[in-house]
Amino acid sequence: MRTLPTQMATRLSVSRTNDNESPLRLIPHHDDDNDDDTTNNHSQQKNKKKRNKSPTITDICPQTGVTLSRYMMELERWNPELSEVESIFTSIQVAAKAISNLVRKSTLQANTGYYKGSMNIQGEEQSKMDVIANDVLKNALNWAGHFKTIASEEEDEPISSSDPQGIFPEAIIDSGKSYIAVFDPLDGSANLDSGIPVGTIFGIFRHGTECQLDRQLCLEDVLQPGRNLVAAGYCLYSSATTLVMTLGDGTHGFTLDETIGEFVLTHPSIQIPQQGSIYSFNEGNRWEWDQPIQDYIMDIQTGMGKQQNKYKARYVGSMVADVHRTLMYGGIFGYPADRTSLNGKLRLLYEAAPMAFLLEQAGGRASTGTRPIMDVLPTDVHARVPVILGSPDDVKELESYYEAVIEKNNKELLNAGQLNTTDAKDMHYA
Ligand code: FDP
Repeated sequence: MRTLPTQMATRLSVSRTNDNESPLRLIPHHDDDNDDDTTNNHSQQKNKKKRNKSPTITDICPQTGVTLSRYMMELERWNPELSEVESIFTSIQVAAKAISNLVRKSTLQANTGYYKGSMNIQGEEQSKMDVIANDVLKNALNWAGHFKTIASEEEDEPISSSDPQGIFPEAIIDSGKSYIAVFDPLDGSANLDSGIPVGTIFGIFRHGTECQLDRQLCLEDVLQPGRNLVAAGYCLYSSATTLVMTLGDGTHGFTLDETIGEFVLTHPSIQIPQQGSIYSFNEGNRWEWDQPIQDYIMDIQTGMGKQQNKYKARYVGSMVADVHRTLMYGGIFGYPADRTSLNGKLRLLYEAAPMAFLLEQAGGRASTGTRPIMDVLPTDVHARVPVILGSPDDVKELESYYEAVIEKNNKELLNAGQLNTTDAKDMHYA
């Protein structure tokens, strides 16, 4: 037995006091810990989000460390209601390993480029690897057996398990299936053929009880705000393959140890720096951005922001890579609204919301510029949303630029009698 390396040891508490005691320490209970969790009603989920009990792990094998499988098993032991989530993560990590392997070999196996004439519903060309990664994830999730519905960037519509034409054959329909998976199987795929890092983003929701009765309701059930997420994560395929996940009790990072074929806990309880000095935006869109974004970026470039230091620019163009760096080093990432794309580019359900959940759980902030991304209700499976996320002080500073403009506009409209106070509070920047 050995103790964790210092970085980990400071973050994972050990509280075994005698041999009869569990090696796991429970985090303090929240008032709602004893709430009846049998209902799936969305409004109830929103108001009474239950926090999981974190495992604190002491006995660590020096050769393998804490694997993701072990972490999930320990978690389940203390949160028996998470047994299905544990097996969902087993299938996700299998898919992540397979996609990691396929990404590395895509050139050798001639899986580069696009399928001729193959477009997704958003009119974007599908690369071969987009389609392959989508199939790998669908198969893995099918095998987990807990999903009634999935929604993917590469599928036109959500797919239900009760649809014989869908991915899940009729034979495995199971009324116990109560989860929804949303994912972008290969984010940043436009970068793939040049060897630039790409990733997979996923989110897990619960179905509402109404869905048991009607297949159509199951499909509509996909349209939930990020606040309802049960779990979220991403896998970054880069110099290392890194899986970062949250179940609503901190954000934890696992690195694939290829020698043993396991994800190993390397970044427990990630905390994003309170403030950073890196900004990550596609500046090619600069002159189309909302004025508050233009002003903010100009200020942090010239040292006129709150910190009075000049920020560095870093932009990979793969959301997973840009968000991962932001999580590690702090700073701000954004794909904001602009004059031509009023909701920006990134998709709410399977890109922005899972990332927002991960960021918030790491002490960060995720905003549209005017409101938390986690509160935005998707109007459509592929709906887009402006995304600003990162260190809390940086994101708050950017939001203050929007607030100043909205306040000024609202004052003018209120004075002219064209706005009432309630509308003014909710008004979107325009
Ligand atoms: P991609 O189109 O390559 O899948 O998800 C969309 C996305 O990549 C993000 O990963 C990335 O942050 C963004 O688009 C990059 O868009 P721009 O090329 O417009 O900067």
